[in-house]
Amino acid sequence: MKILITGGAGFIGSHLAEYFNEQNYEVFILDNLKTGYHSNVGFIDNAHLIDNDVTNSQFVTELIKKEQFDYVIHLAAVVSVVETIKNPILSQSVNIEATLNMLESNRQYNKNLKKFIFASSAAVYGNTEGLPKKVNTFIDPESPYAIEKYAAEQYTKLYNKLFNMPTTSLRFFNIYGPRQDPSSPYSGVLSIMNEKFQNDDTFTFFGDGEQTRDFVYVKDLVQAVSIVLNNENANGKIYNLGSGEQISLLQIFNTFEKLYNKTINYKFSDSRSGDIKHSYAQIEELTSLGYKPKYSVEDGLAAYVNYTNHS
Ligand code: NAD
Ligand code: UD2
Repeated sequence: MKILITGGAGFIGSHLAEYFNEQNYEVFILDNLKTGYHSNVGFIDNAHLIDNDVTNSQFVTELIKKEQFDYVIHLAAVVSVVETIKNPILSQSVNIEATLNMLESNRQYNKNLKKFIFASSAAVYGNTEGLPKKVNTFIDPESPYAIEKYAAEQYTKLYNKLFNMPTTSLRFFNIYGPRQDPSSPYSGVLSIMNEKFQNDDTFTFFGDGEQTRDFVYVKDLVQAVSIVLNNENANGKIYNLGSGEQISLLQIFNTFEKLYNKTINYKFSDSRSGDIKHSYAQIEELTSLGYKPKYSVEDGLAAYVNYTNHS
C-alpha cells in the first residue's frame, strides 16, 4: 500500500510516517523542509523523501498520476498563525490552493485512492462561546490561518459530496510530543515549557496560567488517523481530534515539576491579544469509530520528558 504524507518531515508527519513505515506501508513524504527536518525521518530513504513544494501544482499532479497512492495524508501548511497574518496571500496558496490541487489531481488521475485525510485545526472555532467545541456549531475564524483551514476542510468535504471521493478532515486540537519544535515564541506551549525545564530557564505565562486547552499526545493522534484511514464511514465527515480533557497551563507546569523533580522560575505577563481562555473538544463522533485516547496528560508528558532526556 502506498501512502503519501505531505509535510511528513514535520513534527506530526514524522510520527505518522514512522507508524505507517512500521506497518509496512510504502511511505512517501513530500516536504519542502521549511519547518520540517530530514533528521526527523531518517528511516525514509532519499527516493521516498521528495523535497518539493505542495504549491508546485504541476509537479504534484505528475507525482499523483505516476504513483497512484492508496492513501494521502495532507499536512503540509503554513502552520504559524502570525505568518498567515503577515502574508495571507502566500499562506492561502499553500493552505487552500495546494489542498484544492491535491484533491483535484486525485479526482482526475488517481482511481486507486482509498482515503484522503486533511489536517484542519481547532483554530476554526476562534473565540466562540460554549464548551466543549462541537463540529456542527458556530465557527468564528480569527486569523487567515483559521479561514484557510476552514476553506480547505470544506473543499475536502465537498469532494466527497460532489465526486464521492473518500475524504475526511480532522480538526487537531493542541498536539504535543517529541520533535515538536520549540524554537519560535509561537511554538506549541508544551514544547516551550519543556525546553525551559531542560535548560533551567524562566517560563512566562501569558495571562494567569488558568487558561485551559485540550492537549493530545501525538501517539493518540496517530491512533485516530489510523482508525479514520481504515473506516469508510468516516468519508465526507469532519471530526474533532482532541482528548476530550480540559487542562490548565498551571496544572501542566505542576506535572513537569513532578516529572523533572525540580522547579524553574516563572513569571506572568499580559495575555496574548485574541488568546482563547478555554478550549476542549467534544470527541464522541471519533470515539464512536473506536478511538480511545490512551495517554492522560501525566502519561503523555512522562513519555515526552523521557524521550527528551534520552535523545
Ligand atoms: P510542522 O511545522 O512540524 O509540520 C509542517 C510540515 O509541512 C513541515 O515539515 C514543513 O516543512 C512542511 N511544509 C510547509 N509548507 C510546505 C510547502 N509549501 N510544501 C511542502 N511542505 C511544506 O507542524 P505540525 O505541528 O506537524 O503540523 C502539521 C499539520 O497539522 C499542519 O497542517 C498544521 O496546521 C496542523 N495542526 C497542527 C496542530 C498542532 O498542535 N501541532 C494543531 C492544529 C493543526
Ligand atoms: C493554537 C495553535 C495555533 C492556532 C491557535 C488558534 C498550536 C501549537 N497552536 O494556539 O496554531 O491554531 O490554536 O486558536 O496548536 N502560552 C504561554 N506561554 C508561552 C506560550 C504560550 O502562556 O510561552 C499560552 C498561550 O498564550 C495560550 C496557551 O499557552 O494561552 C497555548 O498556546 P499555544 O500557542 O500552544 O496554543 P494555542 O491554543 O493558543
